[in-house]
Amino acid sequence: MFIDIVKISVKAGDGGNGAVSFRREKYVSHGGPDGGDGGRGGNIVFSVDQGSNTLLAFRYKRKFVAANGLPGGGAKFHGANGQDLIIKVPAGTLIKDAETGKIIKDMSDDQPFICCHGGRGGWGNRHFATPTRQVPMFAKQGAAGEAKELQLELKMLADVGLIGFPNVGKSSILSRISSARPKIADYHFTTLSPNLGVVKTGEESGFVTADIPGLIEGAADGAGLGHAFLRHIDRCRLLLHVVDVSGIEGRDPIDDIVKINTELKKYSEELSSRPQIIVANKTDILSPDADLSAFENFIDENGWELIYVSAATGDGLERLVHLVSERLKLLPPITVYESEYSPEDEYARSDEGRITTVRRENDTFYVEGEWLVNLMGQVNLDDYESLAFFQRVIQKAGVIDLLEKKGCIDGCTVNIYDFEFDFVK
Ligand SMILES: Nc1nc2c(ncn2[C@@H]2O[C@H](COP(=O)(O)OP(=O)(O)OP(=O)(O)O)[C@@H](O)[C@H]2O)c(=O)[nH]1
Ligand SMILES: [Mg+2]
Repeated sequence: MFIDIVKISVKAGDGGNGAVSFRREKYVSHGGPDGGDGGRGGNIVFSVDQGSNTLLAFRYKRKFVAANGLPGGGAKFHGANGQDLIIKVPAGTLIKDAETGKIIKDMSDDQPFICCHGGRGGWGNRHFATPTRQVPMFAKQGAAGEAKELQLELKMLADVGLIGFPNVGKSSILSRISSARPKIADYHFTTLSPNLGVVKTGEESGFVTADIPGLIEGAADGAGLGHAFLRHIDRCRLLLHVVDVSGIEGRDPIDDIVKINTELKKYSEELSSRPQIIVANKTDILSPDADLSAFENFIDENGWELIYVSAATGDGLERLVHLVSERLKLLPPITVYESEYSPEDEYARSDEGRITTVRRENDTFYVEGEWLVNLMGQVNLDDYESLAFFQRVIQKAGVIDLLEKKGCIDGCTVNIYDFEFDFVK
């Protein structure tokens, strides 16, 4: 079974709690506070598994939870950080927010991606000793790890896509020009899931070709295997539109091309305008007196390139590979989808029930709100990028405006859950 869309839920680990503890040593009475900090929760990290091209592994496992950080201990003992949980996905997997459908990340390169950050560990009581508070009986709780509902969607990474009716010889062509060995047989819908093959054109050069199940008229409405497999040629730079010109199945290649292009259009206008080369296959069994002039005129009128091949004898395939690699040189690279998801927006979205309050005590403004507790648990204010993220979020969420409205001016102190800074407009 081929699986290319799954829903999963992921949660990063919670931070461990800080400890309340006091130094105990022989001959030392009233030792100071020495409660250690809790460890950070593990992150949820996605990484590409080059060997796989299905999401089947997610069929039976849908919940992924990274390890929590351990609590701090006495004698300044720092709790261990939770281990990151690494989730392997095939190259070309889109990670989407299940609720909004927004793309969070396109896993098209080798870089691992941190999808959910673990919660920060809480501080132990040793941080809270002050000259006037020498016996702090409290420590901080660890912050909750981020959680998300995700949809994983595989869109294979291929330069070239083979399209056409069933049985026209798409898989035969792929098996001839690449090292892929897809199933080939003389019946319709032999290919039930996409196949990828690398076509070598030199020592270091080549292109990736995808063979997908055949399309038929009405595929957009679910006929045959439907058109969902077109997703795997969405990124392709060039389409090879294969037709059987032998007439062995009594079909008309002009009619076939029109029908397939209509189905493509129904799936995506954009995909239907992708460059196509028409590959006229099965020339080995073409009758010597066949008249292909109408067919050739039709191709001409549409401005497509035409190439005659035989996957059975190999005739024309070398020319085809050469032509494709020449055309690819002129075409834009494989589509990589931009992220449509901004964590700032997620934090800053104005949900109902999201309340931010500002309380003034002399020249200090205390900002409070449930969502800010989560935010403060996730950001690391010693880290420049994290701090910049924090600033963007509070700006977008309207906290700065709210502070101004409450009379906060340059030089006043702002306190957000113990993080203090000077207000600067
Ligand atoms: N004589 C001849 N037969 C061919 C040629 N190419 C493919 N065939 C035969 O046509 C039949 C279908 O070939 P496939 O490669 O499985 O066709 P397909 O387009 O992948 O078909 P589906 O996977 O069902 O969509 C097989 O029996 C092949 O041996 C060719 O150039 N000449
Ligand atoms: Mg096939």
